[in-house]
Amino acid sequence: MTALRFPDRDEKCPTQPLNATTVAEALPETVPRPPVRIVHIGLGAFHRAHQLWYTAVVDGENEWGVAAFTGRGAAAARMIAAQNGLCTVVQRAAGVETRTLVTNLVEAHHGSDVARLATSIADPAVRLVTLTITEAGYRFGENGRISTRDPVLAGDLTRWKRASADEVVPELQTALVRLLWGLNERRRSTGRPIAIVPCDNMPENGPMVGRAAVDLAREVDNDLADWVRESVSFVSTVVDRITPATTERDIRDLQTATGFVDQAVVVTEAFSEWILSGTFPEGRPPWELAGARFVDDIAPFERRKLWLLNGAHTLLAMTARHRGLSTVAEAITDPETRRAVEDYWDAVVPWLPEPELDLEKYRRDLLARFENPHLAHRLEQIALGSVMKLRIRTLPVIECQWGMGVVPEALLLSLSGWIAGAIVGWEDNDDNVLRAVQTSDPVCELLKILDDRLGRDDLSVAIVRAQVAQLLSTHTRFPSDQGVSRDYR
Ligand code: CS2
Repeated sequence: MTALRFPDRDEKCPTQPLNATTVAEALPETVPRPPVRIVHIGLGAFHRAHQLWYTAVVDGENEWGVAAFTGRGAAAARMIAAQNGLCTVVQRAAGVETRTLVTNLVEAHHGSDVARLATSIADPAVRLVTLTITEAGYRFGENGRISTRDPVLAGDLTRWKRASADEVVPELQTALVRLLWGLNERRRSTGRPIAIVPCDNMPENGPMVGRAAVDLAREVDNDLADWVRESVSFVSTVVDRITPATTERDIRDLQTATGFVDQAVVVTEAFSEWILSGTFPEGRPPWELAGARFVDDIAPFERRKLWLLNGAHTLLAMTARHRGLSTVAEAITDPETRRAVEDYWDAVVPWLPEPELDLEKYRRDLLARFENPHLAHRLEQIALGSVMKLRIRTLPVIECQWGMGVVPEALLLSLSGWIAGAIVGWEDNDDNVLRAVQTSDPVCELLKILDDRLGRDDLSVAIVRAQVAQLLSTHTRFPSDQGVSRDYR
């Protein structure tokens, strides 16, 4: 096991930083440090609470160490490396708190260290790469594909070509091109197959990333593109565990309970789900021992998770903040917001006909999870990257309803919430949005940003206009964020 139960605080011991030395002194058993067999990109709180935790709790033989790379921050990599990769996963449910010390993260690097990433991916001992780089991190366009006209991707491809000619490692900016550079190293060394496991909230995330990798590879080297098609398996996943960004308070609470200062602690719920579809040509940890499910047809499960859980999260983030509410638990106990969530789910359910989805139970469980008073899941955190999230979580269901001639009012409310937010200045870092807000008809122009067709449909525009007016009339200034949020991605 690379997961250890954390001892309660020994009153005799002073507070100390969490690292391999302090932990080895405190624990009766030796701290396992398995060999690296997994590479991860996007070392955020969600990775630690989900994939890293799954691997830790099933790794009976101490075989599955992880070398992780941050998506952005150098500071996060330095902080976790200073703890020798050790971190605590705290599960909070009614009256019960479980603290697991996870020891299978054996290396933490800054994602910009492309040379190091490539060495790790090329290592034949490495069997798979997991990704949590956020939906926006893939840089997919509206059609779900990458475009070489995307200036950031194009910049990376130019740097790749220049660097290959000079035989140096390029300074790559995007996660996908960094991954591809690593895959190319593997192809050139042993050429062994490998599995790529995207763990972000997107439908068909395996094939989508696979297509993007091949498209990008074609731009630099046809042999690489062919090798990726033949030797790299792209696994689709549905990942689920509600994980708020870590706060200073979480760090202090753990310190009070254990005496250890863990800057990388992550507080999450007891519930977790991992559904996977695809092959692992070089093997994988027995994640099913911790409840992971392997299925042939993942699509119904993707839709259930994205449309019900994530769709409702986005609805809460888009609407309840206008009522001055700041966490999911607060929002779901507000009667009007709760009714909006129920209406939203009622509208989604007809598009999820598969009996094995057991939607009544799923909805009941979701309400209980959202109500969890032990998690301060901030709506502001969920609101990040909303345009992309609305396109993935809400617009596909609107599309289904539209196709049947139904007016999707309950779903349009999410879009209206985003539009009202843009009007009050919550989206002030996006030039397109700022321009739309300045026009004579911001509602219509903002709706077009989300979906051009809806923005040109008179009935939808009329409904959205009324909803936006209603939201703005109840709008209460969102109180400034008290918690210090820390996202290590
Ligand atoms: C949330 C998700 O921030 C968000 O967009 O909807 O992170 C959600 O908490 C997870 O998908 C739960 O598994």
